[in-house]
Amino acid sequence: MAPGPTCTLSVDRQGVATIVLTNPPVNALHPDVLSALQNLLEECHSRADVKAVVITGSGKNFCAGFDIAQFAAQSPEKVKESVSGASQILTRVLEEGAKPTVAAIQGVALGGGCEVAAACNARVCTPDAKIGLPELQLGIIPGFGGTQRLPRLVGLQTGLELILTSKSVKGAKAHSLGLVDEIAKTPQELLATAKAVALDLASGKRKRVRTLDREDRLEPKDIAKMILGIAREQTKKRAPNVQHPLLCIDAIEAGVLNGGKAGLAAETAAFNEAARLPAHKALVNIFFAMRGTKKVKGVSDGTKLAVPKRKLGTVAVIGGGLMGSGIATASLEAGMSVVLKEINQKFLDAGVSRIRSNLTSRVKKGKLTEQKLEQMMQRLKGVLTYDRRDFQQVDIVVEAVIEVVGLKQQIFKDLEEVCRPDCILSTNTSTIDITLIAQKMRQPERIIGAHFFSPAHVMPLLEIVRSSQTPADVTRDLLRYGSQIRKTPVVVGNCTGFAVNRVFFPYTMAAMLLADAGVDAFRIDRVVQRAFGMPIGPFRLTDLVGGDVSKHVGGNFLLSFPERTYGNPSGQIAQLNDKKWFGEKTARGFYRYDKGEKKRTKAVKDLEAIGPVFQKSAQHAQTHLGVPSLLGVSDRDIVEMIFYPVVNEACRVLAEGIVEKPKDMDIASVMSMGFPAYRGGLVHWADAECGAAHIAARLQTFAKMFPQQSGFFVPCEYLLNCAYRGVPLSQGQAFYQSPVSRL
Ligand code: 3H9
Repeated sequence: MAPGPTCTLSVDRQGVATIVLTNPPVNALHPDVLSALQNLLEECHSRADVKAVVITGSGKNFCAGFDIAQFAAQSPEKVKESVSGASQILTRVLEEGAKPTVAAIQGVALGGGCEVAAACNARVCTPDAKIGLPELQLGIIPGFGGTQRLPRLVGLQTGLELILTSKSVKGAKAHSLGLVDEIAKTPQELLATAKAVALDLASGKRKRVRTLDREDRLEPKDIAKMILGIAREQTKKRAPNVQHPLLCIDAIEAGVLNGGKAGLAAETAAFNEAARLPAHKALVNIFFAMRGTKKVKGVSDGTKLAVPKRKLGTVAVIGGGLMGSGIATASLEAGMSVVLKEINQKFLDAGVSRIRSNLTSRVKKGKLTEQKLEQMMQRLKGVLTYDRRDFQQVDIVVEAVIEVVGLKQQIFKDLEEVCRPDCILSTNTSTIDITLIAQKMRQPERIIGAHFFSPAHVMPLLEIVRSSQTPADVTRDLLRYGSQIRKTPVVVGNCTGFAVNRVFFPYTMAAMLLADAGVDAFRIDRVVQRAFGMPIGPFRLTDLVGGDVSKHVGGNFLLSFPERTYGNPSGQIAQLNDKKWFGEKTARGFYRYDKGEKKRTKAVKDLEAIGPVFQKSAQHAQTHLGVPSLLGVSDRDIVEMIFYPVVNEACRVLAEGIVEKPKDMDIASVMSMGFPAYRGGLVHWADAECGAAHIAARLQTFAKMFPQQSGFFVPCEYLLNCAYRGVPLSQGQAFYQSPVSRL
């Protein structure tokens, strides 16, 4: 049996003790690891045969920080108790103890791992080690001295930047910044190099440095104050709805102005305050939910499948349009070979040039070299026919042509003829039932959905759409493809709009209803974007997608869910479409996108000139549309009227088993629509900030206000069930018979 979280100690003949942090796979600082570390360090400091101590991690990593599972499992008070005083203890036993300490860093040294290393008297790392303080991504601040020691090692400006962006740095960069003292030439030489440094410290050949006392890397106080002021302003702009980054800056400032020890106390207080805020639980939820999407029951949860894992070296992308070229780009970047199929040379050339341009933008951002770009383009082959010689090499196909059922059916019939029987055949449809697309195939069960979001090489989510017929090994290997091309894959069931588009279809409809009832569209965008935290509001989104496309998608939903689709024929989108103001692509929509002008502007005057539906009059709402006027609604009402219908649809998706677990819905909402991560995802937000009973009651009120227009306000059975039983939405699936197989 593997040992529990601990540390081990050995002492060599030269008197160097090695303490190994042991908690696989990433040696997270479980409280047991921390107490073992303290005990062993105290032993080393008191042993006559120990001259110096090297601390390293077991396996491939040094340490990925405090054990995040503790945050998920315990209340902030309990966590506080279990780490209480740890920061001071680490200072005493690592930095100020009788024997000098050296961190030997391989793999990652993140969060508390980086802080343990920073508290040592010196640091040695491998060239590919990754070091940083990503705590802000978890809604907390570094709590083991990181806010004090990092700026003292690399300077305030750089330290602030690293902490506030959660970025990590690799070996050579860490060395040039002053974060590490030596780089071992090879991983095999790490321990020997660290031991040599430890002996030099013990003999006095190398000066023993206590980082907390250092002032030499910090900027003079007046400049430091200016840097901190700028950081505060930028942070307020970048993250206006969360407090923990500002708490972090406060702690850093306390140390810069009053010394490291005072800063350490300020850090502990700020850490405890941040840990109590809702953003912390929300972001920890995201951390585990993101890793949980890959663990699918009976597929990738450790279940042994008869079919071995496929080789995933070559992908064929059918269609070189926006989506197809994005998918091809992501696959090339992941080291795969790509066969790009188009119907004529002109389209093929356009697709290839789109791929080159996607990669070129990576070069411009410094993420790729010209040489690598050319190597990737060598792995791309454009074809105009389904030649067996090309398609027999292919391990996975992603079809990405326009949403025409007949065309897709023919493509899969052709593919079945030319691809190997083990080749995965997937479609990137965004709405069409995948079993319909498979209708002309001899083996319709081979088809699976691979729904990307535009731009496909940038957006992080991949919806994997399976039917009840999909073999588990195909789902498993598509999950592997998703991870390979650096997407977060979420497995979903087959229905109109799958999980993401279906859940968010009331988002725009509710906004349109509000606007038709007299609420200013630009106010709605402002509330949804600035106060709630979405990347863009529903009207800007409609302009981006195109009013014509929105109407088409709305039509699909109307067919599938007629009782809850709002499509007022005299409403705002309809009237803009009549004028062919389809949004950004026609330079006119809710906003104006005039050429030569850098900024988009609100098309207030243009809209008012169209007619009464844009004039926000209470009388118009009542007499022409027959809806009550919403002129007096509060910002909170706007949030509830737009997002509660979204939660309501998510409840239906959970009840039908379209997603296997509520956390998958959280991730899907954050990674596709940009639902704020600091709210923890859609279901987490609904449970943590609203509650099923409140949501159900508010929806009932809205449904009474608009009995004709909007079935989407009527609370569904799942929501009511949770409300009556007092059960969180995240646990409501337990009341449903077969939550994972709708088909
Ligand atoms: C902190 O340190 C606070 C302190 O300042 C003060 C405290 C008072 N804890 O991501 P992967 C698990 S806060 C527990 O799939 P990769 C992870 O859940 C911490 N578990 O692999 C997964 O488990 P499973 C600050 C952790 O190779 C497994 O390890 N540190 C932790 O793609 C493999 O992870 C961070 O924010 C943890 N700290 O990436 C670093 N870390 O197999 C967070 C990982 O059961 N971690 N696990 O699903 C990471 O960024 C990535 O996990 C890492 C590996 C880069 C390390």
